[in-house]
Amino acid sequence: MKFLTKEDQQIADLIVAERKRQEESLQMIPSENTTSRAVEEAVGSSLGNKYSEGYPTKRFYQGQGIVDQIEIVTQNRAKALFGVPHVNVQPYSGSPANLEAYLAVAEPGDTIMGLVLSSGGHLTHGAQASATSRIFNSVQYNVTQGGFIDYEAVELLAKKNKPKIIIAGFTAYPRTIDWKRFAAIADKVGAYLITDIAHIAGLVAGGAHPSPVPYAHIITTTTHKSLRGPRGAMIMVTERGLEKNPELANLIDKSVFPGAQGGPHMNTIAGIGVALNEASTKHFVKYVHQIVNNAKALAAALEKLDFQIVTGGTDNHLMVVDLRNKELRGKTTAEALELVGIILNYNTVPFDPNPPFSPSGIRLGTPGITSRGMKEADMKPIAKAMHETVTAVAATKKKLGFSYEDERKKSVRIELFEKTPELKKIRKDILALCKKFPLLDSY
Ligand code: DSN
Repeated sequence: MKFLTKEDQQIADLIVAERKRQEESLQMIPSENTTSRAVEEAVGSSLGNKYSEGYPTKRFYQGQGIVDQIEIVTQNRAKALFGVPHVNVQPYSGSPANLEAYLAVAEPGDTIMGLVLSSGGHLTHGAQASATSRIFNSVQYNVTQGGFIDYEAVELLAKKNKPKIIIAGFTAYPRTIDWKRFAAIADKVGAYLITDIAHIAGLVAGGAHPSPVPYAHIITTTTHKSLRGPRGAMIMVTERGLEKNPELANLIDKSVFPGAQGGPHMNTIAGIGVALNEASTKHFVKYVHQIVNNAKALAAALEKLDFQIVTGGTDNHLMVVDLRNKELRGKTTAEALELVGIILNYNTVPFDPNPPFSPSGIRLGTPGITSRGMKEADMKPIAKAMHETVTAVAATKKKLGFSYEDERKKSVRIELFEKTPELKKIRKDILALCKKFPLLDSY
């Protein structure tokens, strides 16, 4: 950062402060990770200066010889890693990628079918607040009371509504997804199956979750979650997709550019290329299996401490915890945990009676802490710190006579934390853990 420090101390200091925050806390938001410094360097490179509308060898501006090579290398790495015949590496992020994928095969007004947001779906899977439900006719499936995808209900809903697109792949779903079952349902109604593997892309690449490639027509993913690349996205087309529609690759490319985007971010594409190279190593395969082992160990340790894990455990990198038995809201819990250095997010639980801004649960995952080198045994002190935090804050709440409803007030939450001295001690324990497992620079 020698140039930045010289030229703009203010921003430089903030970047240093953010790195320190990441060093000194546990990143347990399941969609976050820490990239290698190599990925950071590619993203921060002069490639960001280049405008490259179009695709390799078919651009609209001059000066493309080098960036063409970068995009082709990145495409080839993605195709080889996931085993697909076509990929578009230009989507700016996951939300535009999904919209671009839908618009490639559906017209405004057509029906799309995704999982309800509060049960683990994504905004762009047709949630009411998302443009995807304004552009398309969105019908939504749900999970069972136990939190598992209700495949029979998915099939009934599909038969009733004959969607053009069925979306499978989620942001807060802790279980293995039965791609084959989804494909069978999509086939019965003639729908495209779009799988959004943003959360589990790394797990799929490294063999820690079954791949949707034999079943999906189109696969969307971000690149910055378990795949551990820069913030970006990709849309892949499978052989099955090309069998359904031989024009599919072309339709996807046109939908990305010029359909929805302008110039691709070549610096990000280079960073994706670097990450894909890292993800094709044996080291990465070990890493993603460790993510899952850590998540299972953490869920088991939390369950022993009477935390209610939605679906009773996890098969992947994340878990959702229903905190209603702890008499503490998700938001209060997430904020208290931030004070001790455990960073996760408050989250709805399936059929949550509470609203999304103050829901009943939290969501947490292990990609970030596994990148620091943590193993199963290291999950116990994290579960213990979470237990101690929740117990101490709940006790203060009881002592002060605040209700579950009172917790929705920020002033109440602040008072709760100020009057819970135990948080300072727990903070020290987490800091010691962070020091033992520093953020790694390379892999
Ligand atoms: N915001 C992402 C997540 O946290 O899962 C999804 O887009």
